Amino acid sequence: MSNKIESHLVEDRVFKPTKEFSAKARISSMAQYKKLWQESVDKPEVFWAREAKELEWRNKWTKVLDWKAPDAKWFVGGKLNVCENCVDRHAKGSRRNKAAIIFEGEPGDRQVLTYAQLHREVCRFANVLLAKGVKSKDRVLVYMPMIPEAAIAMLACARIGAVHSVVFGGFSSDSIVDRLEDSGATHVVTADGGWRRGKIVPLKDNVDEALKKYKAIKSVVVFKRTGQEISMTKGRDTWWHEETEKVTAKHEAKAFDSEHPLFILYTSGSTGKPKGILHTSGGYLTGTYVTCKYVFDMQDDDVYWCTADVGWITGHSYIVYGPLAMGVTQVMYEGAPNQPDFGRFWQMIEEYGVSIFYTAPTAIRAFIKAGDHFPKKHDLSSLRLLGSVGEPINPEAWMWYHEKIGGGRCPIVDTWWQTETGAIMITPLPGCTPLKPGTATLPFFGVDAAILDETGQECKANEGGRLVIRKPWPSMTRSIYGDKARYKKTYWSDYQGMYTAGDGARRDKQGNFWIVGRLDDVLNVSGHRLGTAEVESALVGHPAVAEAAVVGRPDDLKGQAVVAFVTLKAGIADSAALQKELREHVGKVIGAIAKPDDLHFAPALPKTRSGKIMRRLLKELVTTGTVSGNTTTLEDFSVIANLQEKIAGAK
Ligand code: 6R9
Repeated sequence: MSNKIESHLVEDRVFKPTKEFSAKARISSMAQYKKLWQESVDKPEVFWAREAKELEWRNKWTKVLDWKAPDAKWFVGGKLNVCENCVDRHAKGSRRNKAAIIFEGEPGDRQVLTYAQLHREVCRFANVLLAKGVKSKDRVLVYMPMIPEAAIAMLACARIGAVHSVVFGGFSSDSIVDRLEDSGATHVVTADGGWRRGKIVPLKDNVDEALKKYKAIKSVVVFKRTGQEISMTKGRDTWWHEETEKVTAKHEAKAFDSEHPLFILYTSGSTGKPKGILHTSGGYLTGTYVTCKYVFDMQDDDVYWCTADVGWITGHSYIVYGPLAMGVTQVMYEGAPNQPDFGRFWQMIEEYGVSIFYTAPTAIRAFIKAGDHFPKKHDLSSLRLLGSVGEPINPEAWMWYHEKIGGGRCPIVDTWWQTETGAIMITPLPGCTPLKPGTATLPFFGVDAAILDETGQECKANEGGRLVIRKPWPSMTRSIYGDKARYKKTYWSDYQGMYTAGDGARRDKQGNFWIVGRLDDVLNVSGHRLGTAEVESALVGHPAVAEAAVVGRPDDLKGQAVVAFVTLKAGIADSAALQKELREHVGKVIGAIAKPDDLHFAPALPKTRSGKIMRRLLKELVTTGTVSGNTTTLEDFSVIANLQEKIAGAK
């Protein structure tokens, strides 16, 4: 029997960039893309050296790449300061008084930081860290709300060669303890609290709780954001505003080696201990800079907005390092997309004249569920480019994003990448790539992506297999922090010398990459291996459905039966008739094999805190009736409790 993942979804709609868009874009034809891509994989040294030269290096490298799988060194012997590239370079030049960050807090407070102001704030905070005794390579845990000071803290660490480890503000004190222990951090930067849906997230209380268990912290610097009473431990905790008063806004940045560690970021691995993904300086900065330049095609007059949190890799690469290295103006927002209602983002786009907007499918599906009247109320004509990241975007969600937000005129860059890859890997280039709803299209420059079967053979068109990257790239992770063996085993052991991403994918006849789901989630129905994405996309293609998750449960006859969880759009009632209709709909779109055996209506689906559907929990739920595994990365436990009741009731 074949081990290949089958594919049944056909997508024929093609959207080409408009002439006006292409005319202004850096890459404006497929011929230009192909030529440059070929050079970038045939002669990576030439391609990457040319790009990296646009950054500021104190010492030039002697060799572009030193590669002995899985160990890569990029820009060997080169020295730079990452923070200087993101801040000083613009603050001393013509972008001095250009807005770097336009911030809006959830309660509506606003602040604009120019590049010169950002420079002063970062220098001050670097001096604070030095005064606290932070040294090069020390680990600093950053646990902050989505406010400019989060970026300032990260940049200040980079400036003095310290390694930041940002923990998303929605994580609990137990998660902080795990990350403190694994990274061996000695200092913490946090805030009293942050605003989320009108409530205070008690960040400092969570830190206090964590520090009862982890004793190696020498200092905690606390930014005052929400102003409620908190406890300050004498000799350990100090206020950001008091400490920054004691130091000057002058700091000379030193140069660090290209391979100097920049940060550790923990991935919400579905099982086992979280993995501390380590990124280094020169290659990472080059990767994030170059993707901002070509994928978002950032121009000097753009207003860019990425709605991720700095606690995720998307926030690291596409709020902090890439956009600032480009010197663009960006919008930053603290709170929830539905505060006070689902019009918040559209109101902000109108108000600030956002031209490039980057968000996630989970948010898009929430907007679809809430209704079109929210975006309709606002003038979104400043937008010229849209982006998506985090999960496969269902073709109907893509169409909604294209029409209702992009007004039918904005290209959508569906960007596939991972915490481990550091920067975007598979993506359209907005000025040239023909777009099809649901595919991340083609590999970015320098990315040698392929889909292989179990034996290491490349799969034929439309045959699903494992997504691999066959050559090193500058922004790749260098290791799992402190665990080289796990790094090798997790990413480099399936095929000799190649990186395995853990995703299933197929290429269509034009060579476009379609992510069919995580390999761990593939269903096996009567010997047919089905990715989750296609069945879910078929369900989302029905006009009543906003979101869907599909998992397998053991079945004596078929091996696995298909179980679907479906969230309906606002105002649509569930019924046995609709249940039947949705099953038939999947049968029609994909084939009888994929028809859900069970279909549950769910008010919400279990998600990670970064908004990815957690199929592992649903699978456990339909197999055993309960959930026992690690649920700490789950966003809202009541979602699972609710489904558990439903499933028990259905038996
Ligand atoms: C950037 C980020 C990585 C996993 C990845 C894949 C999924 C991300 C995607 C996508 C389809 C896209 N993923 N982008 N799947 N199309 N455009 O999300 O990093 O949190 O490490 O997650 O997310 O499954 O392997 P990370």
